[in-house]
Amino acid sequence: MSSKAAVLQIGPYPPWDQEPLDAAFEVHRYYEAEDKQALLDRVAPRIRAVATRGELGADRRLIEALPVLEIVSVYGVGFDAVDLGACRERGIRVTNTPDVLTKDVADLGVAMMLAQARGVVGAEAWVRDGSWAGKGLYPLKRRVHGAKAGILGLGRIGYEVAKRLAGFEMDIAYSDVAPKDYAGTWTYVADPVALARRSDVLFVTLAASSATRHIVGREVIAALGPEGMLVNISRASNIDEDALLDTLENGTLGSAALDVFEGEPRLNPRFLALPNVLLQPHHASGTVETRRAMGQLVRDNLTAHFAGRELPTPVL
Ligand code: 8YV
Repeated sequence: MSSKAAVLQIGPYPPWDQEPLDAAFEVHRYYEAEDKQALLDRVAPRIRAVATRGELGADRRLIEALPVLEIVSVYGVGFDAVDLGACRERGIRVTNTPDVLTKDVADLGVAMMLAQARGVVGAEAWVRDGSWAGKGLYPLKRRVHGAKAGILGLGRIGYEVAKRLAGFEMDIAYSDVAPKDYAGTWTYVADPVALARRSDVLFVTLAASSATRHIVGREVIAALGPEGMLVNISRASNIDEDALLDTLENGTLGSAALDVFEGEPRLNPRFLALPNVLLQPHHASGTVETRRAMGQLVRDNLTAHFAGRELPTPVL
């Protein structure tokens, strides 16, 4: 048997992360196993670490199936899919990959807003399918610069989004549990409904937890209104997806730009029929540079743990 620590890998990583992980640890690929229970029956008694992805996490059932588990290392900043209660009970450490992805996530959020407001995707199709030559000018869209932006959650990502929006001379307000001293001249609006009411574009940049589940519900969406746009680069659970679909369908919400979905990657087919939504495949952190840094942090946390050193980016 290998002297390397045994790691259960829950989802795939790019080759540049996979190779060093395989070299340093005895890696068992859970996501590749056709019979997951058979894999667990064989390796669970010696699995000391779980390496997972933000959206996959590690649930209580998995954690309880691993009797000598010491650490869960998440490739992602969001750790909402890890059962922290189950980890706490057993003193299992949890790590994530904050900071390295913040600016990429903000960049994509702003790109989504611009693309949706100016109809970039439809305009490209207009050129490619001959509509420009055949039908004439593309329908006019709405201005972004100078519009009112609401940031729901002024954490690391929300702050970077707001900084970028300031470059578009947008009027910026935010909600959070308390005003932030780094918010400068941006307006604090405690109530998300009031924030939505004053916003043309509402960005959801909250770390997801049971406390934020469906924080964007029917009331917030109604306050954003038929001219409003909702941009979600956080987690689907922050939004009541049924309410979102209903209001996009009946026009009481203007539009949405979404990088995350309930049950992703198999999203609700109602989304696919909507003309007023921009759909992205949960790739806000998906640049080579950031994903390399995330993979390095996953390994650095595991290596530090097994060497008895302080964890670089602990959650628990
Ligand atoms: C990743 C994410 O797409 O950081 C997060 O929480 O959701 C994203 O960065 C995901 O974790 C990669 O699996």
